[in-house]
Amino acid sequence: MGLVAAASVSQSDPVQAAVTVVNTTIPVPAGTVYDGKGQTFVANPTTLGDGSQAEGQKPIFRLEAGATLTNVIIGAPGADGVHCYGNCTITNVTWQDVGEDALTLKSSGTVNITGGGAFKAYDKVFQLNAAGTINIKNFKANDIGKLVRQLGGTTFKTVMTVDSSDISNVKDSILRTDSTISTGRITNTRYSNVPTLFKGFAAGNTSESGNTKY
Ligand code: ADA
Ligand code: CA
Ligand code: CA
Repeated sequence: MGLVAAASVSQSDPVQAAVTVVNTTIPVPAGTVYDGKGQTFVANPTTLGDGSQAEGQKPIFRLEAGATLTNVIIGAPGADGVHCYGNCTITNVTWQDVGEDALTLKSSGTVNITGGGAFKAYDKVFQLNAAGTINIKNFKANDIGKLVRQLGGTTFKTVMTVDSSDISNVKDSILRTDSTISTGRITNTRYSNVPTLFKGFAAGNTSESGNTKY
């Protein structure tokens, strides 16, 4: 009976998942790792933002150069998500219901996003407000406007790559820029209900291979 009793206990009395309400932005100092250990974080809508399309909301996490965010679930409201000031590493971070946007590159650097996903983004998921590179790998996105958007009207260079991901139910495009020198690349990715993979890139600045439409 020991095994039966154990199974019964685990079904009737599940471990409660932790939900942390964030009142003030959590700083992740340069070069350090913040491991959320699978916890769910939500914004206090009064102090950070309600996750609507209103600009000027505050992030839940602010990463300084060389910081890492890992094993985090961002629930609703997501406010302005994650801000990166320079290089940042994002692993196994899931935005369950993207707020104004999910992550913003605020000053130049490389953002490496591996694993995790983003869901229910009315408009943008990843916003590039500075020159740099965003590499997205093993990521899942569903019900979004755009996966990556370089700040409208800017002419600096960004490099956007998506590999081995699954992107579905997109309103606009996967990658979008207004800059003639930015580049986009999508490889080994499954996609469904996507009007166009790339928007706004100059001829010759996009490439794709190994993708599957479903
Ligand atoms: C829009 C807006 C910018 C900036 C950006 C963001 O592109 O026009 O001023 O707020 O969103 O970072 O969310
Ligand atoms: Ca915005
Ligand atoms: Ca924003």
